[in-house]
Amino acid sequence: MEERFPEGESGRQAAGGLDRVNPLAAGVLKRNGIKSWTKPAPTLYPHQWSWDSAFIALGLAHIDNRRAREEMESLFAGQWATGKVPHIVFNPEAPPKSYFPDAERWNSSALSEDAPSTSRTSGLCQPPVHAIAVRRIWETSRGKEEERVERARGFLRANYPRLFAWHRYLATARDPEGSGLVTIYHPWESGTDNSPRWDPALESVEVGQIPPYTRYDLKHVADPSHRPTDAEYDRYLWLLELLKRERYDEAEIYDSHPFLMKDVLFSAILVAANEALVEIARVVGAHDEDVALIESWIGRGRGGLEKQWDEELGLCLDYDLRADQSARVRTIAGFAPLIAGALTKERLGQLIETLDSATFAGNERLERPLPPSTSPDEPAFHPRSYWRGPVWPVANWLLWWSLIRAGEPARAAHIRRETIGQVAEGGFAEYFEPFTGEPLGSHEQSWTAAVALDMLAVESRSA
Ligand code: 2M8
Repeated sequence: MEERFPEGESGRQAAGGLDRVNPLAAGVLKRNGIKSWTKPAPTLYPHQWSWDSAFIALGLAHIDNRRAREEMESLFAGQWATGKVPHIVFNPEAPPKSYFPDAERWNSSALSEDAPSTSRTSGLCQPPVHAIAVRRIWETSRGKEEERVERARGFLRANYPRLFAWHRYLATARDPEGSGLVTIYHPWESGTDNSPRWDPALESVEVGQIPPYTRYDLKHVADPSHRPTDAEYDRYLWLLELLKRERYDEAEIYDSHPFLMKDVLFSAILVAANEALVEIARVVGAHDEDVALIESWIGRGRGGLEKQWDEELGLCLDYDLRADQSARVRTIAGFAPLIAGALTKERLGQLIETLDSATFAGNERLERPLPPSTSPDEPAFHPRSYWRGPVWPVANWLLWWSLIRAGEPARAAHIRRETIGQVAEGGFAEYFEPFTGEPLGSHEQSWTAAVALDMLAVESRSA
């Protein structure tokens, strides 16, 4: 019988010794797999999520290249005519009343001509990890038998135009100012949903009449304090109603929407993904003008992040376009420049200093020296509540991978060792209580398994 960790149960379920992590992680991805794609978690998230799928493909690339390719293909089948890759592609076979807001509430295909006609999707997007995953699929195929290399090359050829359209959408519709920073319309787009990064902007949103709704997410976790609060959900649902009123039209949203944030983490991931896209463009022999354009996005992105650097905090800050001010909150997103790469020695040193300080991974109350999603020094910090404090393996992956690219293999290896140690002890939880290491949220989270697979497979010197 396959070993597994029942979702929704609290307490520790050890994954066993380090050598057991790989097969157990593969087992999570297998059980969460549906046809050609993978649910982020068995019951809490029954649809296909955008950046989850990219991380999942990254992990799958090491154990089942075909599934990794299919994961990306099925997500891209939901791409909008604008190039937007939606944050959720709905699973028509998900049990009724299993996730809210559902396809009916988004109603995107009825409201927007840009939405795909063949699949039902949400109207938002999420950080663009996809090109990084596609490059991993290529990397894990290179040097193998000719047939496999050719298949991977064909996959790159078929997906390059989709990735290019996606990044162009982000560089244009989501950055009409040409700032290099991506504007998000909703905390869900950031992927760090209830992070205090969004508190000030959300507080100034006046909530109107929301059609009645029931939260099904609370059925699937051991304790509601792991999830965003009802007050936060009201704001999320109200913003959704406003986006629907504008029929998901970018220009109209830009005109009227009360929540317009320049998200530094999203923007930094786009920079890193653009670097991957340049490599993909070269493999498929794309036009030089394409490559030059992508390179200009990279330069602009790094420039935009540099402007948001806060010398005193040693972190990069999001920017509220409506309030015309930066959000001075210490969260994991502040390490964005590390993810974007090409840092000066000085900036890299400052970021590592902040990372190792008591504000983050050096806090002496931590069970393991891994950065909490929000600094324990923040008044809004909460050790059990989702993105307000818990440690997220997927965020650790971003830092690990970025530190390797920054030429800091020893620092990266440290994060890798602790992350693998945490899942070996606590299982493939969605997130962990930082002071006790208690697994929280879903206990069979696909992207946790996927990043463990990638960390185990990739040498710290060469990610
Ligand atoms: C969480 O977000 C969804 C909404 O998109 C939710 O809370 O219902 C976030 O952690 C997000 O980053 C992630 O992609 C999603 C699925 O794992 O769950």
